[in-house]
Amino acid sequence: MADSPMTLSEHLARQRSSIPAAHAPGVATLVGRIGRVAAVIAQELARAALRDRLGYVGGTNVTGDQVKKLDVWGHQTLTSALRETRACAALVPEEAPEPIEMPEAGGAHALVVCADPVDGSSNLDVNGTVGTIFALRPSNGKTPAGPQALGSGQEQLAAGYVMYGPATTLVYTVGQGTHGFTLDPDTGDFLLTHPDIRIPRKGKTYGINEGNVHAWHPGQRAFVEYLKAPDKASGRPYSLRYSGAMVADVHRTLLDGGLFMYPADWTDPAKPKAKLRLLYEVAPMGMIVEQAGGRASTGQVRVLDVVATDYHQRAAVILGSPEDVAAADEFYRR
Ligand code: FDP
Repeated sequence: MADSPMTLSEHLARQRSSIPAAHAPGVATLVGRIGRVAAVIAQELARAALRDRLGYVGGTNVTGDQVKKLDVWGHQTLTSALRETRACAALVPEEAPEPIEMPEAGGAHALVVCADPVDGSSNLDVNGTVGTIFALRPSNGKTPAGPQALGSGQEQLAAGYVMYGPATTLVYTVGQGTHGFTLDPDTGDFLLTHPDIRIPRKGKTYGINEGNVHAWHPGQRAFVEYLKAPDKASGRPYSLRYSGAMVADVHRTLLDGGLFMYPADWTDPAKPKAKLRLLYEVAPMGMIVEQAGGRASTGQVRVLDVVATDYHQRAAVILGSPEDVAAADEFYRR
């Protein structure tokens, strides 16, 4: 009989040696806990229409997005679950203007969690795929701990996402490859189904909100035109794939190769405006994709080199197959 697949907690135990020793217990506790919260979120999403959980609460969050009932519920559920672990010194979430400090965690090795509990919320009311994105950073024993989230993406100890699709998938990295798990709904365990994901060197698809073409940097416009121009030898035209939820679009890119892009709005070239948030969207995805052999760029610099100076800072992103992202960067340099 074939061996049963490894569970997330077994895998986390095996990855211990790749994590700085002082942080290994915290990383295992927090990733494991986020997995348990994800199983609860998956159940809630499946029943949301039946429990009057769809739609807006009214009002916008700190980054100006309209807030949905499930955003609020997801935020509260994740916050209390992380608090219970006593391994989380502060949470930097999408739905709060300032970090949520958890001084009861204490200790030099408690970690800072950056997270978007329900990302892609415009898909919620149409039964589309949404996700959870997270990154763990050291608190360095500081109180308040939240400011320790500010820095470059290279300070992330771990990053991951959960995709609530036909199956619930959790993908994470602690800097030693990128690994994917599928939730067994009968047991509530995440089982290793995609060990050591390697992104193809070059893909056949690109994902971008092409309705914004009028506002793109000229290099971005020229690059997408290039992807659409037929040329058998280089595998063009690429096909467009875009779900409107970052997690789903990055997941497809990770497995099949190609590109996911959310470039800045360059309507005012003196002040380009990005949409996606650095700490709990762009930087975690940058680490995950790089650990799978891919690249993540803003078009100008490597995503993991961008230094956050604000909790809800936004950043442009072009991520995916290394050859495709290198080609995009080349168009920005022209
Ligand atoms: P949403 O606004 O629905 O929460 O940052 C959030 C995000 O979704 C990403 O998940 C997604 O990739 C992007 O925004 C979609 O933006 P557009 O609707 O502008 O394409």
